[in-house]
Amino acid sequence: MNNENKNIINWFPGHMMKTKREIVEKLNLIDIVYEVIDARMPISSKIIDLDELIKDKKRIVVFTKYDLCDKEKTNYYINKLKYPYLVLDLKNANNNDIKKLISLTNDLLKDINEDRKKKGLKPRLYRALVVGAPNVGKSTLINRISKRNALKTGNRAGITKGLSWVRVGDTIELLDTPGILYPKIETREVGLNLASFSSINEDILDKEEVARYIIETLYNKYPSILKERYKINLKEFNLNDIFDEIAINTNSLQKGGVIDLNRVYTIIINDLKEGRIKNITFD
Ligand SMILES: Nc1nc2c(ncn2[C@@H]2O[C@H](COP(=O)(O)OP(=O)(O)O)[C@@H](O)[C@H]2O)c(=O)[nH]1
Ligand SMILES: [Mg+2]
Repeated sequence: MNNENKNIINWFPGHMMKTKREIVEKLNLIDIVYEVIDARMPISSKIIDLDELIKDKKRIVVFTKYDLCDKEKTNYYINKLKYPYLVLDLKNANNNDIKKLISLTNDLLKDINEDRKKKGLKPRLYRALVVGAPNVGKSTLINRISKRNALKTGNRAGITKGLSWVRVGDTIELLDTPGILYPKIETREVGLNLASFSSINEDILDKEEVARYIIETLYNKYPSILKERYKINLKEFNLNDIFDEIAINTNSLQKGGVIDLNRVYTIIINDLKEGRIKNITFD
C-alpha cells in the first residue's frame, strides 16, 4: 500500500467530533431522522455509527441519485433495509415524492399526537432532521421540500435558538440545516468509492489513484458503459493503454502530441461527478 492509499483511509476531518456533538444536540429536538444515502454507494456512504448516535429514534432511509445508479443493485439493497425507505431522483423529484415522505412520516409518528390527544393536548408538528455524508444530496432534498412548501417557518424562538425550520405539508417541520456525518473509511475501497462520487474533499485526493480506480471498477463491473463513454476497444485489460486511448479520444494531448494524463484524470473524475457516466453502483 502506498502513501496515497493511507491518506484516504486515515482521512478523518477535525470537525467530525464537533458535528457529531451538534447532531446529538439537534436530535433532542426532533422526532425522526431522514438518513440520506447515495444509491451508487449504499454501503460506502452509510454512516455506520448512526445507529448508535440516534438509538431508537424513528428514521426513513432516503436513497438519492436514482437517475444515476444501477437500478438492479438498488433493488437488491433496498430489499435488505430494515427501515422504511424512499428512492429518489432529486434532479426530477416531484410533489408525489414529497407526499410519500410526508405520509411515511405521519404513519411512523402518529403515536405522538394520539398520546397528546389522550392527554387533552393539541396536536403538534412532527420535527425531522436530514443527516448523511457529504455530497449525498442532503441540501437538494431540503431545497426540494422547501421549494414546494413556500412556508418557511423561520426561527422559532422558545423551541430552538438559532435554528430555522422548513414546513413540510401540514404536519411536519424540518430543520433547514442538515447534519453532516462522515463515513468510516476502513478500507481502501470505501475511501475510493467515496472519492469517486465526490464525497471526499478534492484537496486531499490523489487524482491519478481515483481515476485509475474508476476505470478499473468500470472495466470490471460496467465494461460496456466504459467502452461506450470513451469509444475505446477493450480487448484485454491494460490500464495504461486505456488511458492512452481515452486521451486520444478526448483530445487530451499537449503540444507535440504528448499525452496529458492529468487532463484525462480530470475528465474521468468530472464525468462521474457531473453524472455523464450513469447506471453505475460501485458497492
Ligand atoms: N443526478 C442527481 N444529482 C443529484 C441528486 N441529488 C443530489 N444531486 C447532486 O449532487 C450534488 C450534491 O448535492 P447536495 O444536495 O449539495 O449534497 P449534500 O452535500 O449532501 O448537501 C449536487 O450537485 C446535486 O445537484 C439526484 O438524485 N440526482
Ligand atoms: Mg449540503
